Amino acid sequence: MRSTPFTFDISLPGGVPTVYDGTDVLIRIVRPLSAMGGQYADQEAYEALLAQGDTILYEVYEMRRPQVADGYIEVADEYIEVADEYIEVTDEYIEVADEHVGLGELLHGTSIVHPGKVGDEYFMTKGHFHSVLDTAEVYYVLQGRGMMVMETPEEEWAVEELRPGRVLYVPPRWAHRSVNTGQEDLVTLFVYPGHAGHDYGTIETRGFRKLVVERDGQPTVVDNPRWRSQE
Ligand code: S6P
Ligand code: ZN
Repeated sequence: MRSTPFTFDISLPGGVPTVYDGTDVLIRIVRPLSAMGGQYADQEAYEALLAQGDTILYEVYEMRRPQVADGYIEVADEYIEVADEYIEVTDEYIEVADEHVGLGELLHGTSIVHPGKVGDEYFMTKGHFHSVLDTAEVYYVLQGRGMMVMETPEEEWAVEELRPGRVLYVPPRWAHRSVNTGQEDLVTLFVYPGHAGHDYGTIETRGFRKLVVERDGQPTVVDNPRWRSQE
């Protein structure tokens, strides 16, 4: 893995990082509608939209700093673009050689959530806790409008508005989901610890406490009727 400083640019609009010279890995993850089964409140609207095609809801470009070291990365339930094809990676982890890999490294990249709705609920990311719960994340909004929906295992919740120029600090223990409430791509730059990992299962099972839906043309935070307490 390259250990000298490097730079890259993020092209806007769009949010795609420019390819830069070097051996670091720039990975593109795409999440199609089919990867979001059970996440949207309006199941009928979800099925109807899916019947029209497996549209891409969001994309992530990530500089996987620890990946190219001899450690593990979590790739469960991700669709990775390989030679113009999307492949679903089902293994929980790629080979582990050193469990401490990533400590001190910072994963970073751009998250691009496309505009749209499933029923009255905006396109959004799956959302996750970090597997190492005590790891934080910083987001910087580059383009678009949205909301970050967050909650802790202790069932606190918070929703923060996202708009260009805004920095959001997601403290340790807070699950986070980006929601695009605007008409264009919601592009954020994110940075988080290399050993954080992702726990998607908890959210897949419980959902988030809050949903962001359109009401009278406005993004509105409402209770998730299907949210399940951990108790
Ligand atoms: C990773 C960070 C973001 C998200 C991205 C997609 O810790 O929070 O890069 O991965 O916004 O969301 P998700 O929930 O599918 O990983
Ligand atoms: Zn995260």
